[in-house]
Amino acid sequence: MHKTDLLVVVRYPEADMAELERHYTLHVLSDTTDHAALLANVEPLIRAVATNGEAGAGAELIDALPQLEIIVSYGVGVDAIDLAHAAKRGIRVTNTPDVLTGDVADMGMGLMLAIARHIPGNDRVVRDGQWGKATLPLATRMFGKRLGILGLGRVGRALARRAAAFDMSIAYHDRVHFNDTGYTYRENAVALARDSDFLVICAAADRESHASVSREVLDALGADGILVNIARGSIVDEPVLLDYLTTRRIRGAALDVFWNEPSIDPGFAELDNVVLQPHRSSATVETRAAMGQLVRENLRAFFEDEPLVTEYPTH
Ligand code: 8YV
Repeated sequence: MHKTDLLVVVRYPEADMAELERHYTLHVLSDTTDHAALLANVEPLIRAVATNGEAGAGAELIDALPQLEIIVSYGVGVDAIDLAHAAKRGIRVTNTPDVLTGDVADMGMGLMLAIARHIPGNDRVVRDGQWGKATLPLATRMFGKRLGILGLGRVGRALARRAAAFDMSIAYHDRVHFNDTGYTYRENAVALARDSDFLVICAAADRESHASVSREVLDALGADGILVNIARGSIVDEPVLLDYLTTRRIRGAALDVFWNEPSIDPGFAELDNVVLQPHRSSATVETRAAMGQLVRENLRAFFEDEPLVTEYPTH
């Protein structure tokens, strides 16, 4: 039986690759360094590209595939997909919202606790045999503190629900002022940061949000404030953040996302007031299985001319 050709930008977990292989002839871009040769070879055959949140699909990839009709992403963030370019060509885009919301919010809570209560640092004290020898600084309380949520989408709301169980007061800033929440609205990120002990970034990344967590926002967060980022590195002015952490103009940061992943600024590893994660917020067995399944369902729907499960509006 003839199998449809599919371009996979970055390898998925083995189980997902095996499932895809049952239905498609896979051409995996990340398996070769000679992308141009692979693309030139498969270009007449490729109507669908399967990618992920980090790799996305840029203008160059889109241009290399004249038959392309759909970009299916394994991830909710579509910032690495050139949406305008896709729209110009009438290329459809799907992502994997909802299925990862709970895990990303859990990571937000975990990072808030980890940084406030020095969990990774204390772990190191025990491992290094320093328990009883080193004088350990006291941590910061989390329950009852003021949480500021930047971006009250699915993840922001899931974080707010969890934080309510920690007796935190909850405020948010978003482009939309929602009337369906009991949370306090702040008109911009500076005003939100000023009223926050923990500022957690849950927003979508786009041109408007780029580096919007700026010097002014960090000044407003202040020397006792903690920044957590479970969204995208691009939302933070990273050189300024590094400077503010180094000079202790904010208390600390817990970051799952960075500029230039995975080759992040080595300055972060020098600091003792950070908790660093390699972009793992959605990386649980359960969620990744659901993301893989959604990718396959969207592909199947596309090739069988059915409505897509999670179409992302490109215009
Ligand atoms: C994933 C993500 O790490 O959903 C997103 O936007 O960034 C993450 O869930 C990624 O898409 C998997 O590669």
